Amino acid sequence: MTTIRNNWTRTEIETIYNLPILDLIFQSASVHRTYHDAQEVQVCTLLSVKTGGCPEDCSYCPQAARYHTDVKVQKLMEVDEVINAAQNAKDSGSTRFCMGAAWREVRDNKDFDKVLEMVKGVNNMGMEVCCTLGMLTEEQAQKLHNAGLYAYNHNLDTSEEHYDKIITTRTYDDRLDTLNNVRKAKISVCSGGIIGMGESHLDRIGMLHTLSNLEGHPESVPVNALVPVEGTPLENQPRVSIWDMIRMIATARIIMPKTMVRLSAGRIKMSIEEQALCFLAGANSIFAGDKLLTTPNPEVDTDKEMFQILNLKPRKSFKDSEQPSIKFEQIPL
Ligand code: SAM
Ligand code: DTB
Ligand code: SF4
Repeated sequence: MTTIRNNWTRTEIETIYNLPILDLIFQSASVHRTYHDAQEVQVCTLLSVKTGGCPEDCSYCPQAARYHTDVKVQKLMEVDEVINAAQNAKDSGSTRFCMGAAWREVRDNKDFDKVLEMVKGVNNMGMEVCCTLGMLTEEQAQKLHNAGLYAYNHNLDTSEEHYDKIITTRTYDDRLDTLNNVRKAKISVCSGGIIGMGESHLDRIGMLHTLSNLEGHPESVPVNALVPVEGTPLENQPRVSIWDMIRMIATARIIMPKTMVRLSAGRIKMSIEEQALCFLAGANSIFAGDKLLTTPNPEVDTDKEMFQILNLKPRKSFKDSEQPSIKFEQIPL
């Protein structure tokens, strides 16, 4: 078994990323099968609990207030609406429920209290509950943990060098600070990025280098292909090549063997054959449901068919957790 390392050099990662594609897939598939059940793919569901009107300027994002997109601003949803959506997700086979809010950062106000209630409710249902709410302080992370939050998603998105070409309203260090606060609160870390934003291969390698050199690897790394949205500065970006998606997934799998690598945004444009190569290369999770946060995703029936054809089985919740689902018994709503 290869050891888990967090001292990868950029050159080593570059060498892996640039292997001939079939050698790369063979290597990453081998690592994947050493550490994971290769038939198992976790099905997760996303819900945008507060949509649009965000003050940040992330060039890819349809929810930034400054770009004119079709996204309608929606205030924070009610707790019972969210619980209903989580129940539907659970009933259709999801074991992780991720709530997203178009916030720059969490504020200590009534809305945050409501999110804490949502977290308690979803956790009580026995699902892994994840949030992505923007920047967090250590205290806010602790409150989320106490409410039963299992994971926090906060993407690095790209390399440190490319960052200010995509976002100017916050820094890479802001992002790393939040990830640190999440770690300190003992919440599992979900952090990855987007390809297809005009970055170079070295930028992608740089992002993987930062992620794989964090003190503990993120338990979860989403790999998104940009979904170009009309009205955003990146609306005319060409579709990213499937081979680049596979290279990202395979390299992430080799350098972070235990991590859940999530085939995230962009599946709507991928065939079952293309997705099969992503799973072979080490992706072991998808987002299901006909919408991601605001953009389209494959139909549930199409994914069911894919699972059948590829002989995949949905992964149970809390599989790798040291404290499997015990906490949710204890938190009264
Ligand atoms: N506001 C919070 C934040 O930025 O952390 C949480 C929500 S934000 C929409 C979550 C992630 O979605 C972003 O970090 C980005 O990686 C991804 N994302 C947003 N728009 C996307 C797009 N058009 N294509 C692919 N991924 C996208
Ligand atoms: C992640 O990396 N991808 C998901 C999840 N984390 C929150 C979000 C993708 C959003 C795609 C654009 C949209 O639907 O608004
Ligand atoms: Fe706001 Fe998050 Fe979209 Fe950036 S990615 S504009 S922070 S919702």
